[in-house]
Amino acid sequence: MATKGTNKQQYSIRVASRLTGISPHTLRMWERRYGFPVPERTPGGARRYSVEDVERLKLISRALEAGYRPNEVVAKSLESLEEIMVAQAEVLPPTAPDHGSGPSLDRIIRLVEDDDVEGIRNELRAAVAVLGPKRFLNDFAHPLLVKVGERWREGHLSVRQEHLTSELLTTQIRALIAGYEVAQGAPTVLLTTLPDELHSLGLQMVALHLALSGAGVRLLGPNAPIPDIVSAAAALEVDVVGISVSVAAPASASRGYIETLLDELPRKVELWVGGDGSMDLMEPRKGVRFLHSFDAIEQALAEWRRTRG
Ligand code: B12
Repeated sequence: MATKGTNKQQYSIRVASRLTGISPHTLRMWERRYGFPVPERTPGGARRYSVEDVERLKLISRALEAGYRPNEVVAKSLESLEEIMVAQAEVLPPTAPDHGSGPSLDRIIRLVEDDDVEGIRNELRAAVAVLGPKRFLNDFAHPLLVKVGERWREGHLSVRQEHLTSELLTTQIRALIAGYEVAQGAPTVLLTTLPDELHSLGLQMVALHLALSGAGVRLLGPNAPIPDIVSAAAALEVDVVGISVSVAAPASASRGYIETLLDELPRKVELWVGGDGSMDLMEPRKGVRFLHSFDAIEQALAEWRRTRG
């Protein structure tokens, strides 16, 4: 826990890990290998990290997401890390006069229209580096997909351009997910979509959000038959099944599938349902939780930890 002393605030290794997204194991390993962070110790020997340590660790975490290796950044000072992140932001392709610097939806859409794969990749990486993973999801990836959907419907983007964007985004999100470790007392969540539902990007985004919050994630991919979701939940010993429903899915079919899942999933497994298409689903009955914002996911996780973790 953070302890408010008279002169400075300090954090336990668990809290420092949660605030920075870097696992306790990694923090201890860096201390041995790179000489940072070296926290103060309580009389009992427990590590106590300072606010400055945590700020520096947050920047290191962002630099790693941007593709740097630990040996290139862990031992760097706060100032050098800030310089690195500013330089990273400047790697962005030239900015059009009508836009400020930093990640730009208009620019990435133009890159998609130009089939510029490297450009799209760089823009995505730069957006992660500048915004950090959470804001990348909320403020960049989600609006980007909505925009791609609009441009596609209006005939400005072809199906292959939409597919390419989806794949590049999936690769970027997966690379980020791989960097997080499961926190103690957090649930393991199986993520999938219902039969005939091919929209899987919502799943990837929720997976990253859950991983950032320390939850374990098992991605089953889209379009899963109901009996397989049930058997996967048991075989993978998950605590929660998370289903993503897009606006393209027919509500009546989704309702039926959710009813069946509720009947057949093991009692101790919770069912969470999200995605734009789940807004229209009436709560079929007790036992299913509809989550329509990242705050709602946070609340559900906190509740799970409190009651079951
Ligand atoms: C990419 C895409 C595709 C790709 C999907 C590729 C992939 N790997 O995912 C492909 C090409 C497969 C596709 C196919 C189709 N698509 Co499409 N697609 C899109 C597009 C552009 C993006 C979808 C997306 O990922 N959205 C963003 C996600 C991240 O948002 P989200 O699902 O709401 O998720 C967020 C939250 O809700 C939450 N969340 C999501 N799931 C969960 C789950 C849990 C447990 C929790 C807690 C939270 C949570 O977290 C997410 C992050 O914020 C949208 C445009 C749009 N506006 O969304 C069209 C769109 C959804 N598609 C559309 C259509 C029509 C189709 C097709 C019917 C087209 C066709 N004629 O074949 C098919 C249907 C295929 C099928 N059977 O499912 C329409 C739907 C319109 C409607 N009202 O019905 C849209 C809106 C495009 C448009 N503007 O017309 N599509």
